[in-house]
Amino acid sequence: MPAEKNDLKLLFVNVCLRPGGYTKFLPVGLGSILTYFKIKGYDFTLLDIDIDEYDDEYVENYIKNNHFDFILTGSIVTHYKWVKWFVNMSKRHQPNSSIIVGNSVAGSIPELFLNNTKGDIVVTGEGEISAYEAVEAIRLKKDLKTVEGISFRNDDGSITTTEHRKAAKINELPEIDWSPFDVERYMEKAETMPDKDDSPETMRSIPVVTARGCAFKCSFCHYVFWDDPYRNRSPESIITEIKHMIKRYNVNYIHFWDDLSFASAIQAEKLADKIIESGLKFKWVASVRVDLFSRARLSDEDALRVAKKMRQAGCYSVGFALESGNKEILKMMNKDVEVDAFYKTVYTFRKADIICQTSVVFGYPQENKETIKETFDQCLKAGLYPSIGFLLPLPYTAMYDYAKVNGFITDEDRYLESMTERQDICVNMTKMSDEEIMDEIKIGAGKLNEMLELGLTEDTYIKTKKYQSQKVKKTLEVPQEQNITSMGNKSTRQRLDPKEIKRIRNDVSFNYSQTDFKFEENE
Ligand code: B12
Ligand code: SF4
Repeated sequence: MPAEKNDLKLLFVNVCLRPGGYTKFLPVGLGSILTYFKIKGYDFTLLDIDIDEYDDEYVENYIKNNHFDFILTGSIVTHYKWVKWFVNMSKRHQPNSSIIVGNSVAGSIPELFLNNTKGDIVVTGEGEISAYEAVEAIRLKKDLKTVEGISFRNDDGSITTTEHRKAAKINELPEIDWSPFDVERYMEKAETMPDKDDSPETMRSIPVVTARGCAFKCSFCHYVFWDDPYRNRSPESIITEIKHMIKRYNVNYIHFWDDLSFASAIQAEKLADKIIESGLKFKWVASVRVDLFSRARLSDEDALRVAKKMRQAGCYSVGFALESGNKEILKMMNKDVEVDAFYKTVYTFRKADIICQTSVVFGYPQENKETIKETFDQCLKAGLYPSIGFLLPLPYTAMYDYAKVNGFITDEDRYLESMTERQDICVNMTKMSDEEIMDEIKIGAGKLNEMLELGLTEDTYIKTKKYQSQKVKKTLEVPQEQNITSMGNKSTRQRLDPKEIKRIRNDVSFNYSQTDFKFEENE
């Protein structure tokens, strides 16, 4: 007789990515998995290491003194070393429990993870259904080979990876039930950058996902939904969730925790229209790209109209990455944007009174003094202090392969254990020394610091402790080109042909009209 669902003891573990961090973020991915299990009738225990900042000794004692049939956890791949320790430690104390690990820490390196840890099952990609089906397969004593989207170790030690699971229908996934988490404490420590006239103390924010994945494939980037089509939620379902969040938690800020909230301005306008129509009052922040307006080929007036409408709907800040001011590096990044689009986008959003946030990546193999200067020149021109980071080769990215092929990563397990964050130079693939890179950065960041009167010191140029860009100290001149948002000569600009975009899997369900690439075809 198979065990009943409620006879089984499940433990979900929320890891702490940044011990001592001044902000805490509700884990949307884990929250979504928990919700799915709850809806399917499972009870569980949540060990939230993040909000309580339990140390390793506490965690080990907890595992030692409690019994679980399943232990499920996951994190970003940069937390590999800790997750490896946790999995091996758990197996030592509870050899009979099944340990299931998801998110990029295991899903972007399934074989390596299983070979180097005592974990039992890796959930690759989107986790809700695969994790649930894996637990169900064990409960019902079914063959794990029947579960899509996992890798697992067989009795003989060999590893089986099953078929990739078809991407879930994003509007059908349940709204996250945050009740297992101490939401109030998370809200106290949430992102502290409010809108210009608000103070951090009045912020009550919660994350909401509006899209999964991204429509692009940059060579340094990896997200869990890499092998899935880019999917947007319908404005209706987003607004319904926000309505619930306002009612339940009295929130006034929403963070759209997306890789890419809007692939085009048309999509942004659609959501803004619906928010305005709903009459809901909340502030929000979204992730876009520097080509948000240019990809839609909007005129100056239309771009500004959309930006102003976003502001009217509550958008107070947008993030879009310049990454580099050098064309060759942008090309190797596979970024598919023009440098000029950056200034134009900053100009448009600033005119609409929206705070711009950007980030840059130094350390592509071509990087030199000149290219670093080119990047800072763009920031100086736009009067925008970027989040400064270095190329951090992540598994399942083109730059990870580059690092391996060129001998920068020889022992993957060791490299993964040594990884920190993009604010540190983990691997230097340039011809410059670390010191030379840092010296150039100090020059560019120093100029920006002075121009924007930020009061940073050389020690805080990179780890600024808080985002600096809201202090707009520079009035921008109207971009010289006639059309502020075009990417250049319309007739020569490469068209985006949906058929030409290479998608690895699940192409069939990819709906371009959803991402509003349709405008490309209409022109
Ligand atoms: C919020 C966020 C953070 C928060 C973390 C919050 C948290 N607790 O997750 C903070 C600010 C701390 C953060 C930091 C970093 N982040 Co971040 N972050 C995000 C962001 C914007 C949203 C995450 C999210 O909620 N996603 C939505 C949910 C639905 O997706 P998900 O978390 O991947 O969950 C799914 C699967 O992974 C899986 N899953 C997740 N958990 C579990 C658990 C189990 C048991 C199972 C079975 C499955 C499973 O199922 C989920 C549902 O399908 C993403 C972009 C994005 N949209 O994903 C980037 C992202 C995750 N971050 C990224 C990066 C690079 C970083 C940093 C390394 C950047 C840096 N500074 O160097 C740091 C790492 C910090 C560290 N010390 O390790 C990358 C991930 C790269 C990678 N290969 O892992 C992303 C994808 C952004 C990008 N496109 O580059 N980040
Ligand atoms: S546009 Fe952003 S999220 Fe999309 S692949 Fe590039 S870096 Fe990643």
